[in-house]
Amino acid sequence: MTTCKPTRREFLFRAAAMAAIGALGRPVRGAAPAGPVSAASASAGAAPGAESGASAAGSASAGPPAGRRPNIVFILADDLGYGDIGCYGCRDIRTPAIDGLAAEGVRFSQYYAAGAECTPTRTALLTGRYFHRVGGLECAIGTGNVGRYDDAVRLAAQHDLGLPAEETSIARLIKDAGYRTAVCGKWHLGYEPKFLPSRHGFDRFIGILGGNADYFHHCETDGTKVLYENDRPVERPEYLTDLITDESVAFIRAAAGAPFFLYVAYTAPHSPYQGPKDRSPAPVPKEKAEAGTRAKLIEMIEAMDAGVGKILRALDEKGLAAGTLVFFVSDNGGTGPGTNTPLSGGKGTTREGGIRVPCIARWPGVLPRGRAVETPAITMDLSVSLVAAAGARWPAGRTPDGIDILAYVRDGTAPPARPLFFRNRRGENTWRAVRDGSMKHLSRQSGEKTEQWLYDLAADAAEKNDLAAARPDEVKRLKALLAAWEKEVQPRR
Ligand SMILES: [Ca+2]
Repeated sequence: MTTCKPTRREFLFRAAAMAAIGALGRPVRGAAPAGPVSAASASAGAAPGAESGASAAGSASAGPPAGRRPNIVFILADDLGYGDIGCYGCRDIRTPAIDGLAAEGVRFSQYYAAGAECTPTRTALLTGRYFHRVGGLECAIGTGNVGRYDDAVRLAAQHDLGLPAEETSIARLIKDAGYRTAVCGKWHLGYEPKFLPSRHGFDRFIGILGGNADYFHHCETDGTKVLYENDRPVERPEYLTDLITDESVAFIRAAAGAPFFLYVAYTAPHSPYQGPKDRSPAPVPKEKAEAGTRAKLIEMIEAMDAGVGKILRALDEKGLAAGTLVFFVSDNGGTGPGTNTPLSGGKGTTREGGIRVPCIARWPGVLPRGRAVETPAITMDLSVSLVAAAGARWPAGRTPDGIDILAYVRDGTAPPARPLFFRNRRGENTWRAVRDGSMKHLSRQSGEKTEQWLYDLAADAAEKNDLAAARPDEVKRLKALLAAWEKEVQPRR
C-alpha cells in the first residue's frame, strides 16, 4: 500500500479555499443541508462500542459493532436511471428484489453519482476522492482503451490511461483490515495489466475490462475479447448478467472465516441492449450497439433484479444476511431507452438526470428499515462508510472527500453542511455543477461557448425554472465555490 501525503499545493490550496469561502460572507461550514435525514429510530442505531472508522472527513462513524464486522456486498448497476426501478416510481419494470432491499433498509432520494459516466464514478468509489484528482479519468475510457479528452488522449498514448496502483483503493484498505475481496463484473479502470483489480487489493476478479461488451460473446465492438478471470482472458458462455450473478453467489457460498467485501459491478442496463434470450451466432455489430428499445431495457433490468434476488438468497442460505451490509447503487443516470423521471437530462450531463441516481443500503440492526433519506450524498460518502464499516483506516495524509453517511442515517442526524461539486469532460465539452444547500448552478462549456443555469432543487428538482438571470449574486457565489474547488482538485498527472 502506498501512502500519499498531501502535496504542498494541496495544503496551500485548502487553506486558500477556506479563506475564500469565508471572504464570501459565509461561515466556513460548507452548505446548509438540503433535506433532513429521516428520523432513524433509536433502536435501529445502537452499534454500541463501535470502533472508529478513522474517517478523516466526518466525525460520525457507522463503524462495526464491537467484534462484529459486517460482510459487504456492493452492487453497482450501469447506466440505471433514477426512474427505472419500482421503489423509485417506475411502473413498467418489475424489480421486486431491489424494492425488497429498500423495504428492509434505506433509500436515498438525493444521492449523486460523482461522475456522469462510468469510469469517473468508479474512480471516486474506489479512491473515496473526487476523481479529478487522479488525472485523465474525467470521462469514460473509450472502447479499445481510447482517451476522449486532452489529458486522457495524452495518457493513453503513454499507456497510462487507468487508475494507478499508487492511488489508495478502498479494496486495498478493506483487504488490509482482514477482509477477502472480490469484484465480479465491469472494471473500466484501465485495460493495461498494471491497472487490473489485482493491483488494487482485489483477491479475485471475473468480469470485463472495459465499459461494455456483447452480453454473450463478451467482446467489444471491434471484436476484442475482454472477459478476464484475475489477470487472464477467459472464455465463458453465459449471458453476462447471469455470469456476474453466478460468480457473486459462488463467492458468497465459498465464504468462510474472514469477512468479505464483494463488489458486484453489473453491466446492465448499459448497451448493447441484449436480453437474456438474445443469443446470436455473432456479436452485435458496431452500428447497432447503441440501438435499444424500452422492451429490451426492461428485460435487462429485470434480469439484473433476478440476479440481485439470487445474491440476497445466497446470503440468507448462509445465515449471513443479518451480518451483511448491502448497497445497491447506479454509476450514472440513464440514457437511450432509460428514464430519469422526474429529473431532466441524462448520462454524460450534470443535470440531475445525469448524476442523481438510485442508492439503497441495508444493514440489519444498524440502519433503519424502510426509510427514505432526503439528505444529499455522493459516491465518496459510500467509500468512507464502507471503510468505516470494515474497521479499516485511511492512510495518513490521504483524506477522503466523503463523509460516513451511514453513521448519520443510523443516528438520524444531519451531516455537516457542505457543497457538492461535479465536472465531466468529453472532447471539447465540459459539464460542471455545484450544489450548495438546495441551490445548484450548472454549466456546459463547448469550445468557446458556455451556457449556464441556476435552479432551486427544493422547489424544482426537474430543473425547469432557470433562476440565473433573476439571481446573479447567487450565480456569482456558486461559481466562486466551484472555481475554488477546481483549483483544489487539479490532477496529479
Ligand atoms: Ca455507466
